[in-house]
Amino acid sequence: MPNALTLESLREIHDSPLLELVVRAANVHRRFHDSRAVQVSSLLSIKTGGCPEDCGYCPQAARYHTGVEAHALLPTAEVLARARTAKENGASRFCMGAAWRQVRDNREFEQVIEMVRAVRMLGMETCATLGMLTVAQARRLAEAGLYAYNHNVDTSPEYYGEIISTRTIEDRLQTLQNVRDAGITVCCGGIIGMGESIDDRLRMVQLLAELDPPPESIPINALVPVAGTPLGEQPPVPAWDLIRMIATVRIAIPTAVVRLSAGRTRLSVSEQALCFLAGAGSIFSGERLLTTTNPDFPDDRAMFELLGLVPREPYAERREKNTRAEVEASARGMNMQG
Ligand code: SAM
Ligand code: DTB
Ligand code: SF4
Repeated sequence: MPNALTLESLREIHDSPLLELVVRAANVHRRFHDSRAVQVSSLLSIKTGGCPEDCGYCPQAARYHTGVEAHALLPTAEVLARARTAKENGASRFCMGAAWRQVRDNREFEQVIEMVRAVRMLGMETCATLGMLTVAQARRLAEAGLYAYNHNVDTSPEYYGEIISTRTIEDRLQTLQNVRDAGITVCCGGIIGMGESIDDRLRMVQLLAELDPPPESIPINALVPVAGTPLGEQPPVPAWDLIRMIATVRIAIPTAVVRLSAGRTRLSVSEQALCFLAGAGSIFSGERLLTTTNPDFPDDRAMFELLGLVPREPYAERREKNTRAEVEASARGMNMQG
């Protein structure tokens, strides 16, 4: 059943006193997740730059001059080597990103299928973000062992047109449906700091909560302003906004893993600690996101040690879901007996 959340109720949550909000989110987090475990995920740009879309935030759009060096699809062996290194560094999820508008049925897609198979054999959760997909393409990825597909709605339906004109939010929702229909878990979130209003942020949360079922994984990115893109001059989004957004998503969609994604280089360890307290259950670790810099593995290891966090096992989300179902079923059983 989709979550029916009014904009007013989300506003009330989002605007509540900061520490009250964090405590409330922390309580929800502890009920639904193992709060000591944070998933370390690793991102790799398998095909960089030259994208025909016009996403206003993106350094990989061909039309903006951002200095990102374009490269063709990486060889499978190189992708596999990177996945191995990530695993050795505690990552349990490996996400492959391609600067494509959509997947085409060609040799490159066959190569991506091969990459998914190879990474999956390492025992890691495989994730890909390749642009729009048909249901047939999604099924092929599912057969190869793809666990998650990342496809963000990025912002509210109302603000979407201000940021991207080469596709609509309906196109995005169609791909998300195709991913669902193929039985792949959905990773879908957005970006804050693009000049949107608080209501835009909350309408995005509302849209995510109303997906049936809601995404298993919700990345919250703070815009990384890149010179040469239309959003290159945006002022940095305050850490407090990010903490409020994570807490609000946590409360609105308790089952999802909320990912503290782009923008961590500007956050102190204390600010990140508040994000974890507010319900962030995952980070991207490693010196690069797709094209921009990110905290490297040793820094994050030190942070985990300091905060008493442990890296999350792969597929923990599936286990948590089963445990929740068992607890609920046994509670129902007890009610019936009593
Ligand atoms: N081309 C595919 C697509 O658009 O779905 C996959 C790659 S795309 C780079 C993945 C996501 O990265 C985008 O949806 C956006 O949310 C995020 N992203 C891209 N550039 C960003 C930036 N400068 N700051 C924050 N997030 C960004
Ligand atoms: C997501 O929501 N954030 C990640 C992942 N999904 C693919 C990407 C962030 C990219 C930040 C800009 C860059 O490094 O190019
Ligand atoms: Fe292309 Fe994805 Fe960047 Fe948009 S976000 S320009 S679709 S790579």
